[in-house]
Amino acid sequence: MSQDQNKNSKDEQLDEFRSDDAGKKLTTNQGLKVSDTEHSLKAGERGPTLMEDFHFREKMTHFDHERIPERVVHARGFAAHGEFEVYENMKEFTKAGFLQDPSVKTPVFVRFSTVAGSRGSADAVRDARGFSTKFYTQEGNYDLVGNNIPVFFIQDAIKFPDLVHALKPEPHNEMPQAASAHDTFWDFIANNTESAHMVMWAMSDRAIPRSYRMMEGFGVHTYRFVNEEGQAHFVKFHWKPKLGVHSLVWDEAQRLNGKDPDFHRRDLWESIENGQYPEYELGVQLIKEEDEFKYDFDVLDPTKLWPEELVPVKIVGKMVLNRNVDNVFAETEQVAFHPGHVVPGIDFTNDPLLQGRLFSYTDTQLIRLGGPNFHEIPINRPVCPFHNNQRDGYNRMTINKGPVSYHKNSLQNNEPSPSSEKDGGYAHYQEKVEGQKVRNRSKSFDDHYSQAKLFWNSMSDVEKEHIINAFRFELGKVKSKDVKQQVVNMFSKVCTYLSGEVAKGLGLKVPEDASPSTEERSSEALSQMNTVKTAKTRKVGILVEDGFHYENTHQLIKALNDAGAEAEIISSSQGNVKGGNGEEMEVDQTFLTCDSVLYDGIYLPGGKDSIDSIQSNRDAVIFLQEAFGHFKTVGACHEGTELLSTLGMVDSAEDGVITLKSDEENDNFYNSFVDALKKHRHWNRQI
Ligand code: HDE
Repeated sequence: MSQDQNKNSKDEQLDEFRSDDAGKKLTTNQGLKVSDTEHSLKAGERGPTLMEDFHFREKMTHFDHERIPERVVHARGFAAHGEFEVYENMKEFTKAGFLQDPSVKTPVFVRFSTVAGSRGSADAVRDARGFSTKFYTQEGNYDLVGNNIPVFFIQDAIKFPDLVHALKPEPHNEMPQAASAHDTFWDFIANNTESAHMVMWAMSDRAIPRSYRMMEGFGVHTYRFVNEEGQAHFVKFHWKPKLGVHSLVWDEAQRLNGKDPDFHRRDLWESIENGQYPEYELGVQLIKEEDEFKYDFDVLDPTKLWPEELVPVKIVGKMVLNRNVDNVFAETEQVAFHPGHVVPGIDFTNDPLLQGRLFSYTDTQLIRLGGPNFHEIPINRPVCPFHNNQRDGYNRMTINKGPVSYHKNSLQNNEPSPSSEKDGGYAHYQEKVEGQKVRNRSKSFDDHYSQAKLFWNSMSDVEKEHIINAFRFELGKVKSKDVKQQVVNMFSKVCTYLSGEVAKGLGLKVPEDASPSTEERSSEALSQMNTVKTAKTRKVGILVEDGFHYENTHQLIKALNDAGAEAEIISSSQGNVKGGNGEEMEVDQTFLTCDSVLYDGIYLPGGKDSIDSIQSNRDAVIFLQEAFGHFKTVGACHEGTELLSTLGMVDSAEDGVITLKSDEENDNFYNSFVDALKKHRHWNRQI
């Protein structure tokens, strides 16, 4: 499907800057046609290169300066264009222009990222994911710079450099890359216990998403919606993926990082190329200003979520990502997000983490993008006009006319002139603030464990087991026994069963005076077991060799495509593979070029020769065993069913092993396979 049909006002603006070199003559940056770009100018064929070779100098100098500093956090990311539409007029709560008219489509640019790893690290690491959205609205750019975890490690921005120093690779040996499984991170956690809640999320399956298309996004902080009458609501933002929230399993994630370090970016890129555009609904939780103190958490505390059972999420709009970038550096790398890029109707609160972010994001772009004119880089330009008296600086592109660049002036009728609030001028919400200058934190931020326990209570048994194993893995990599014990002591304040199980795996003890949190509530919205289940966009690997059962394969592919899923034919060599009756199918992947971790389900058609070859191919057998071990749907027909049972995969729809022994059960079989695929994983095998 052509992405050209998804052009919007931002794309039209970007068009002015796009350059297509196909069919063009090679020139220098000065436009001079170049006659040869393979040989430098030399004094004699075997002589030294001449200084006057301007083409060599220009080409080499530009290359030498190609790199810019990577982001200090969220360095590895991938982005796409799209658009957002609001479902209903939101004027009761906010006057934000892009949230008023359901017929208006606002262009967006969304960058997903990991936090800890450097730009060249792998995708499927255990980490929070960034979820940043730039809305190019008619009132200026609005950036919602969020994560896929609704809470943060710390409560005050001044601790961010400490957190990140502890999380990043240790400075003396730069290890480990893109991982929190090391001493300094856990030392920080044990000594900064406000992190307990986010650590629970980071050790859960949320930190190893199956796809950027299958994870939630959260604004984390409490912001303010302000309406035309000046009335305000506290608001938290949510992105809910239409495909549901799904994760990898840890062993699979680790293998993926070797088999395809680009797994998440490839998944996003390909789904957009294939026209399977990722969709997310925007949700808001709203609390009236007068209810600020009604809850047992402080609305300003970024380590707390608002349980959806207490404050429901109102779904207000939808975002579709429908266009890949043309150039990753120009767009994804140079995009500059900032939680302080707001529009009228959206304002801040005194969340001390948010307040610090409002400083940090411009500051970091100054070094990363080389000066104060980064707003002029095409991807960062608003689609509405911008005018002010800011001038000059590195890489200034705008040519401001006339002598006046100050306010107030009389030579230019005092223009550019500020707008009244009525005319769209941004007016800060007039919150009353008073207090003494203090360097401390409100007592209302002191409860570090209740919501960590709420999260734990909300998990299914399988999810709990994953959390225990994640702690065991991470702390198992920590060298300091003392740090490990401190962490076990800390999480004993969440739940002694959790810390006990972790301690057991690490040869540690749970303190007798632990006094764990007494929180007994749970929240259904937190468990991924309750998410949307669909076969749409799922990928199934079909293992075949010559002699395979063509008809059953063909029918399964049809059933998958009807359900919006995809199939790939995997065999031992590329080219065509022959069915039992001589029909042919094109091979998509070989056992060398792919791996079970790249698929959501596996199908093994019958055909004696095909099954014999697969059974004697070690790679193919491991393929099947791994898929089963990662709880994926496995299906087989005829002779294939025998191979499954030889490998110990017992035929049981409940366990996601779907088989067809006789052709009479045909229809049922294909539907059962698709239904099993919808479930994402079959945890019965774990219990
Ligand atoms: Fe960020 N963060 N952050 N952060 N953050 C950056 O800005 C910072 C925080 C988030 O795709 C940096 O342009 C401070 C919370 C995302 O380009 C930097 C604090 C949340 C991205 C920065 C936080 C985030 C960043 C590095 C504590 C979730 C990637 C490069 C007060 C709501 C944006 C850059 C992109 C990036 C600072 C905490 C999300 C240094 C000081 C909480 C998704 O400015």
